[in-house]
Amino acid sequence: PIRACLFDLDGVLVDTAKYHYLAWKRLAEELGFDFTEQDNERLKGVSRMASLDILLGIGGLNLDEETKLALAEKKNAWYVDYISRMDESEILPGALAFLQELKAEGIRIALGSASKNAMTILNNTHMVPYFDAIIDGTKTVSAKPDPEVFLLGAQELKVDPAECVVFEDAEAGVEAAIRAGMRSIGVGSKATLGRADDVVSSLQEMSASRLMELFPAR
Ligand code: B16
Ligand code: MG
Repeated sequence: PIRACLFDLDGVLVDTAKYHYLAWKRLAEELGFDFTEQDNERLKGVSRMASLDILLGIGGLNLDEETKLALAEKKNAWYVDYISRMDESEILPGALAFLQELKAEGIRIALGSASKNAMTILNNTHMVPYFDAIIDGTKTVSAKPDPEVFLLGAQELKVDPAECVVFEDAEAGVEAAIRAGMRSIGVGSKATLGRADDVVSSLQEMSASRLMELFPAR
């Protein structure tokens, strides 16, 4: 039976991708090149430093480690400023209702995010009380598609990975779930998330009953 649900943050529970985009775009412009919304798709679910490497690749820049750390810090300061103004209105449709339903059904809930800023976002949107475990970029060593973030979540919940379902909007996140030995539901398009057990376009399509139908207890 399914005993726990693990949620990615950015792109599943909140749309912070737009703030990441604004901050990366501002950095690219300062460095003298353009960064499009389509370019930004490549950064979803990817860690901060790996995102910077992709961005610099687009600009054709090759910089030393020290300069890169300073640029990543600069981008993050802008991003932190944007998310400091977030509130509950930025929780994605269907997310709260689904979390509430899971809680009522006694299903354990964890966060599994790559972001080092996850706590700020959860605090500002008042979502902290829904989580039995919170694993974010401050607690992990390896980035998705490494399964670490989800395995730590299952461990903290004391639930077997086979009894966990991961909700993810990024291909690397679905891959991480598979490597963790967990079931997964993609939130987004079938084209990129086809490896998940099922794909929904938003959590509005999810319910505890759909979860039980998808993964019936044997
Ligand atoms: P930060 P998720 C990820 O969050 C974002 O999708 C990705 O775009 C971002 O670069 C990464 O977090 C690191 O975020 O710079 O705040 O530490 O989708 O895993 O919740
Ligand atoms: Mg995501």
